[in-house]
Amino acid sequence: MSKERIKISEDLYDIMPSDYQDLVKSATYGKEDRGWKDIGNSKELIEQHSLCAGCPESMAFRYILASLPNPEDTVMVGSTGCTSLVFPMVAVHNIHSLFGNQNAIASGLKRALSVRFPGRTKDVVVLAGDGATVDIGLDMTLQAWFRQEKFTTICFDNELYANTGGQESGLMQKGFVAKMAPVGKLFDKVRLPEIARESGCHYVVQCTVSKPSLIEKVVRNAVMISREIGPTYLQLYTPCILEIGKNSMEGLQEMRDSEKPTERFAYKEYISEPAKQLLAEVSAKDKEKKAAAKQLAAQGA
Ligand SMILES: Cc1ncc(C[n+]2csc(CCOP(=O)(O)OP(=O)(O)O)c2C)c(N)n1
Ligand code: SF4
Ligand SMILES: [Mg+2]
Repeated sequence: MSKERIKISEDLYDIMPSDYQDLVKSATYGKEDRGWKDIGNSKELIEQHSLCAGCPESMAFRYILASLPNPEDTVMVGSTGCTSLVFPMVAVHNIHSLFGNQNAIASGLKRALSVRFPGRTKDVVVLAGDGATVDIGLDMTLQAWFRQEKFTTICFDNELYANTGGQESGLMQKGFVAKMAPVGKLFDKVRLPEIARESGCHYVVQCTVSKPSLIEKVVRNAVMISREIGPTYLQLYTPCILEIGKNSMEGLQEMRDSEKPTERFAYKEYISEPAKQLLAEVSAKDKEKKAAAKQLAAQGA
């Protein structure tokens, strides 16, 4: 997919729905410095969603889609759960996999894309809930990391199975009582970021989605590193406001409270040595480009 392919024929322009005209006019496909600041102007990626009003998963979706470095050449792999409700409304190629199979599907897909499109960059990004990632899909998740598959795994951690009414997940906090888990969780939250690091991920971040600029940075880093070096993992706290008894306006505060340095979603990051080197090179190139653009602008003035 590229912006070129959604150009409207001039003869038909007037009869195309205004939404479609708008989509084409403000598309960010192909724009190098696209990012979260385009949200609001561009509705190419997601305009509506069917999640609960104020669900932080919807914020997370918008930030991620706006931050993909190459959305026209990205395929996202989803899994059953609240996360999957948004995919039908997303203008990025996506595949719905059987619950838990997402990292196995993504492994095959990434390999097939590199054979089908040699010499062209195709990014694969898995996006699944904590139940899909750490419980039913853990085997497939770990095996993809062991094999050093070159794609990014993003987990929307809402600490339970939200879509089926609130069952216990491995990422649920110890002692938490959910609607369908009345006894309370008996063991600690699984330390998946640490497991990801030990399993071969080159870039691992745990954070909330309270800051769009941070999500932009970590998504870009994760995709670039997985493209060039190996697997990357992002664990994003997207609280299920319905299950924790918050209203639509309270999701953001819940995330801010949970990301304080002593809390369970304090920012955590791991970068392997080769990944550090790659990020340094990317940053040096960016600086060079900016300096050249500045010089050009000064000459023109
Ligand atoms: C193979 C299979 N097993 C179980 C289910 C039932 N199921 C659907 S959604 C879901 C829970 C999803 O939880 P999570 O991955 O945490 O996503 P969330 O809804 O919390 O975003 C389950 C168990 C299913 N659809 N398919
Ligand atoms: S049930 Fe929870 S996770 Fe699912 S859409 Fe509603 S608030 Fe979001
Ligand atoms: Mg969940």
